[in-house]
Amino acid sequence: RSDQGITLFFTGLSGSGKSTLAKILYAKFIEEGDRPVTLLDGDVVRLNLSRELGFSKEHRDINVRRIGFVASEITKNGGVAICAPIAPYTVTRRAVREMIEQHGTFIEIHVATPIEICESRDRKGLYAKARQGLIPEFTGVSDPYEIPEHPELRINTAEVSPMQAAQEILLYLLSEGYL
Ligand code: GGZ
Repeated sequence: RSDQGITLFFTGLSGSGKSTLAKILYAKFIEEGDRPVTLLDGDVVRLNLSRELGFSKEHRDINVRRIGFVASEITKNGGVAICAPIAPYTVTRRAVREMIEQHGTFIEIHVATPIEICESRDRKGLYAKARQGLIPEFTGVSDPYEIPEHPELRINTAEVSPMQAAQEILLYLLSEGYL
């Protein structure tokens, strides 16, 4: 299994800590240096791959499927793809899983930080704007987030530090034989 390609798919609210965790994992894989690693972070993908898209259900769907397609190509070629979109819809996440599992391993990691915590961090001031109605269709405020029912891992960053969470993910991958 450890010679297969793998996708780590982080999903969760804005401000839940997806990017932070994804970046730590990315650095760890780079350090190992034995497999090509690609980070597909939400905002970077939006800027480069999904620039024309907004946040309607249809557009989020297209965005997440694009990420899934790129990740499946990377996985097919034996690499590591680390994705960190909100990916609020169960059906879309399932479609991505199915696409990737044809070629390798898919690990869904629900970054389950409560919205109160995400909102209290509000690093970019987006929640405040969303509450004022300045950003429509904002996930968790005025748009849905469907909680993953059977993710491989669930992490609440209100309870563990980013380093601890990353360690937990690595231990899981090791114990399952993916590393
Ligand atoms: C949610 C939004 C919205 C709306 C802009 N809803 O914290 P951020 O800023 O950097 O991450 C969020 C990012 C979400 O993009 P994704 O591509 O991950 O979403 S999805 O998977 O649903 O396609 C947030 C910002 O974009 N943002 N407007 N209305 N997040």
